[in-house]
Amino acid sequence: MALTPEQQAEYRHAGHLTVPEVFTAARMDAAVADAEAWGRDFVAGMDAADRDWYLERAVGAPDVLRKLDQPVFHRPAFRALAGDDVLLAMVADLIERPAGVAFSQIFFKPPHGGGPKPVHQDNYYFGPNDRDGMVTAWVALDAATTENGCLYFGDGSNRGPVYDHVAPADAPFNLQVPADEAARHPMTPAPVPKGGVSFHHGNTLHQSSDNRSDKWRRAVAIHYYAAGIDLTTPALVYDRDKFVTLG
Ligand SMILES: O=C(O)CCC(=O)C(=O)O
Repeated sequence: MALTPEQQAEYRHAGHLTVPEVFTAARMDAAVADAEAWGRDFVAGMDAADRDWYLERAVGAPDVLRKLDQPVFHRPAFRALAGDDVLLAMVADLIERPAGVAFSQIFFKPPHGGGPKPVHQDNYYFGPNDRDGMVTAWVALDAATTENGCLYFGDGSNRGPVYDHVAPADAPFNLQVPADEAARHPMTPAPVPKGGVSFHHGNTLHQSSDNRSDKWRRAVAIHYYAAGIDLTTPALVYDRDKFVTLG
């Protein structure tokens, strides 16, 4: 057991759990360096659709990345993070028999302009056939604070339903719970020190605000699935060939 019974109970009750000091700062710096190198290549090869999807709009500088998809599939350094024994032992305490990573994303959230991520539920995006079958491990590559845009969670919403989501016409990737429903759920900030991990259940409502600080808030979200889980009602297209099996 990697998580204490109290930590596991907190996850099941609140729908999220923060664990500090899972990775060293040096490991996070190496991951950031790898993400930056990958990002430079990616930006150089972007087409118009990629520019809409992947670039941050609110930042003054051109070609600042908002996110990169599938680092665990594409980058050995991120595959090693996702397969880290300590992290996997924690994941195994939260979902039965973790089998793989269905999707992963690096969120860059640059200083002075990294935009907000509206309230949403990962189970709406992925549509798994078991509500308890997926957990997101959000690894803080930088310290995440209320100033630079840490995650906020709707405590206990993991025990509620998956709500229909809507998307603004100019941002189809930004599926979100309609504002009137979102307003019914108070959101608790979850700061995470660099190298810590914030876990959340697939039904847990969560969001992040914009980065108003002069510090980066980079993180990698690793979306694990348990054995026997299939994405039966996904809201976006998730390429099965890019699922990464564990072990
Ligand atoms: O990092 C963010 O701002 C959003 C992360 C997120 O929505 C997730 O990890 O599911």
